[in-house]
Amino acid sequence: MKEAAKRVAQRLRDASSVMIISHIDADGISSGSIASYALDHIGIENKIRFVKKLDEALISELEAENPELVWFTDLGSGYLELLGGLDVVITDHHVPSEPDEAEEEPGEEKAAVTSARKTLFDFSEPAAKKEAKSYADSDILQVNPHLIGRDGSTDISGAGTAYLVARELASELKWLASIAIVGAVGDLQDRREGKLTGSNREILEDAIESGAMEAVMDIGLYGRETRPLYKLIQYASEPELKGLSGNYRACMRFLMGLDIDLKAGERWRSWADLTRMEQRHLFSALSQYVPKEELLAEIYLFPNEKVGTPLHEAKEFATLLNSCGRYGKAELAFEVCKGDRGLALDQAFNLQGGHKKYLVESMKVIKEIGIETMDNIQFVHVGDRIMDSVIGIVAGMILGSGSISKDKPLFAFAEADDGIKVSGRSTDELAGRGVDLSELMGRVTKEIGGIGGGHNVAAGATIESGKEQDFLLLADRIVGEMLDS
Ligand SMILES: [Mn+2]
Repeated sequence: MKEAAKRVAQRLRDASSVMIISHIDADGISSGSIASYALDHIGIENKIRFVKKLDEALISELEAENPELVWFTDLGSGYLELLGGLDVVITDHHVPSEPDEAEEEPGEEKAAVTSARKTLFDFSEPAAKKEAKSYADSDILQVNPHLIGRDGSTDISGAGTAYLVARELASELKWLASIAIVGAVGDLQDRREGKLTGSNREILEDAIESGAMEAVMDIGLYGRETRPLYKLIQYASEPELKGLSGNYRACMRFLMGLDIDLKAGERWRSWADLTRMEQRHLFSALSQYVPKEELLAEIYLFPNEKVGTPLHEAKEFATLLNSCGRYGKAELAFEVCKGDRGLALDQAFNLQGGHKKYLVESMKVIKEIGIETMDNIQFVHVGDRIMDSVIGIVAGMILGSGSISKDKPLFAFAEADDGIKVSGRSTDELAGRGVDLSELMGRVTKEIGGIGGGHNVAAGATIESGKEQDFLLLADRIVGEMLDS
């Protein structure tokens, strides 16, 4: 990837202005910030635009604007066939599309692509001929782990690939590696091993060397900086603490028995607020519920940021970015990544505060509507009462809250701009028994239309409005099959 990064860097240096296009999630925001910071640093004018997804409408808009050079970060590789009319470089970790595949397999969704390519290769017209050449040369420069046979879900994130280029643009920008780590944990790349591996490891070394980041083995539960202790335990899902997770009373009883002050004045204390002694005491008490090895994870800290704030730890940092992105304020998070600790940070915190309230309200909405149960799944349809960008989190919270059964995966429907968003949430236990929601989303959308994908315990899809019933019947049957096999 280093060679590819060098070529992309050279192409960028030759440009006088660059349009950066990135995704609105934590990895996308980190990617875009790294790209923009590096270009600023070497004096290349740049603009950034955050998008929910890359599609033909966006490409046509870009073609109309006709920017000198477009830098796609954390997206782009899957849509090479759409980009023929633009001058682009790509740093991405999603599976790249292969120009020749579509013709062999003209599936429904690929038909449009195939016919577009036929036009491109129609040599009878001189204009088309010119286009065909640039496409056939496949001039698109990409940094992408898949191109060297690595796994884009663990080896490196979009932000990591952007960082490889930033480092080539200016070797003194090693601290940007710490932002790339935020992107990587935002995309859960450390989940499988409890730490970052592969190319992410090299990026981590740069981050540590720059002094912007520390890696420590510590409690792996999410929320060590800002969550009150009882919530740290109550919401623990990786690993789950049997008997405590999802049970507020049990958590309080457990903590009361430990002789640790749970509050400092009016404020609830978090893990980061505890003394080393208190942390050790709580850790060993928790290890009665789950093996120590599972409770420990590698944690990535920003030693120069204030302890007890989301900026001090990479996962909470990523959550802050995600909250901004979800409410259409990716630009705020972008400024925070680039170093703003004033107005943008204040606004981002406010937004996150609002986000938390919104989640609490959304939980109430779901309780009001009620969860319905089928043979193998449970579901809820919230209509337009909860934003589609948040429905997945809410579904996960409901399933983890202990207020509903965890024996069946939960599907939540919400109205979206482009149809109905379905978020599926499941548990590691169900995954162990063969339930894979990512595969399920793929199979169902193949049958009833729409697009879907994700992970085994958390996946999503967008389907046509009115197809909810079809979705449920199929999903119920597929989960049944998965459990039986
Ligand atoms: Mn990503």
